[in-house]
Amino acid sequence: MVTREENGTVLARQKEKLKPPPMYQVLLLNDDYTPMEFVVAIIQEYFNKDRETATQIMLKVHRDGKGLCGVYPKDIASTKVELVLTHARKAGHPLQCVMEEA
Ligand code: TYC
Repeated sequence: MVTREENGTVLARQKEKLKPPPMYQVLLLNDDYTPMEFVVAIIQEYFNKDRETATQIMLKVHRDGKGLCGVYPKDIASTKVELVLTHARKAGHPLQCVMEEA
């Protein structure tokens, strides 16, 4: 039981403990087979980027091996990874998409 007097202290203690939910980076990984144009279209469709930004991200992945597409709460990041992988597999491409805690 929390008395009226303790109530302020309890609320303060709870508030101190509250951390914002962890965020997750969603990254694309390079491979030698997925067409550049397909990767650009994926970034536009699933990460809401314009064509120019999507092209820059794709080229960064192509050069550096990986590239950041967006940062999201866990459920959203995980859904995006699944949607990208499903789309890529249906199209017959080996594109890899992963999430990492930010
Ligand atoms: N390296 C691929 C090619 O030369 C292009 C590519 C870019 C593939 C980004 C995957 O996540 C990727 N066709």
